[in-house]
Amino acid sequence: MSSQIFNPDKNEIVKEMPDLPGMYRTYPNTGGSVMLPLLEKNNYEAEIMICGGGDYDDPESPTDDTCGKIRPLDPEPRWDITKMPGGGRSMVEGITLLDGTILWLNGARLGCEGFGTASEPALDAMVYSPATKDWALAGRTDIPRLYHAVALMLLDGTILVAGSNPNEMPILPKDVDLKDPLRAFPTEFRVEEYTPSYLLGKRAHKRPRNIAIDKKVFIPGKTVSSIHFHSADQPKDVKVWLYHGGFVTHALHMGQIMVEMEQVKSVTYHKHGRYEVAIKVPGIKLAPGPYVIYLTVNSVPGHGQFVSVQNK
Ligand SMILES: [Cu+2]
Repeated sequence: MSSQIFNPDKNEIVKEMPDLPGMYRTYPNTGGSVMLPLLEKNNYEAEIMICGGGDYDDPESPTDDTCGKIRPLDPEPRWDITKMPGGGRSMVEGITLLDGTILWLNGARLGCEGFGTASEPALDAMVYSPATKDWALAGRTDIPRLYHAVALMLLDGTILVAGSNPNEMPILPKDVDLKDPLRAFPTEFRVEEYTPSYLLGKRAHKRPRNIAIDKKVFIPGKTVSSIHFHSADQPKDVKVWLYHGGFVTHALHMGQIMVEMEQVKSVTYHKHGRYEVAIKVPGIKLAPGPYVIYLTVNSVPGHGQFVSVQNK
C-alpha cells in the first residue's frame, strides 16, 4: 500500500512516504485507522495507526494481522509495524479511549466488506497502548459485527457498538442459513454498550462529578477556562481532553481526534471536595466546530460536555 500526504485543496501530493507492508487496507478489504491522541509531551505531533486489511474480494480472503504506525510530519517518516493478537482482521475499527489507549473491535477474520463476503466474524475487542506498545484482549461479544457495523464514544465514556448488515436486503434471524453465504449472518438490530476498563468495578463510583466548565467557546492557544469538579478521592492525576468522535461508515472512522488540553494552572482545592483546574486548547491547527471536553481524575473519566472550537 502506497502512502502520501495529499492536499485536497490544491489537488497535489505534498510528500510521498514509504509503502505500508502487508495486504490491502482499502475497500473491500478495509482496515481501520486512527490518529493517536495528540499529547503535550510529544509536542502534539500526529501519529497515524492503520490496522488489518485483506487480500481479495471473496468470503475466503485471508486477512492481515498487522498494524502500521507512522508520523507523517517527521522529516523521514517510516512505518513501525505491530501485530494484533488473535490473528488477521478486516473491517476492524479503532476508537481512541479516554486513558490514551486505542480500542480495536468489530470485523471479520476471513473475508471482506460487501454482501455475503465475510465468513468468520472476529468477536474479540483489543486494546493497544501507544505508551507501552502493548496489546491486551479486552472483552468479547457473541454478536458478529461485519459489513456496516459502527462504534462511537458516548458522552459517558463508554462505546456504542451497532450494526452489521452484510446483506443486500435485510435478513432476519429466522431466515439465517449458515450454508448460504448470502444468508449466513443476520441484519443486526441489537446495540451493545462497551465499558472500557477505566469504568469497571469500583472505578464506576470514582467519577469526577458536577463538572462545571466556565467557557464553552475556545480559540486554540488563547481561551483559558476554569473547570470546577467534585472528586471523592484526592485528584493526583488530572487530565483534560478535547475530543471529537468523528464520522464512521464502512469501518472507516473519519475526523476522530483527541487532544490533551494544556493545564495553565494546576489543580487547586476549594472546599467540600470541590477542585479547580484551568485549561486551554493548545495552539495547534484544529477544524472549527463542536467538540467534547472530558475530564479524567486518577484515570477515571467524568461525563463529557459539548464545547465549540473557533479559529478566531
Ligand atoms: Cu455499504
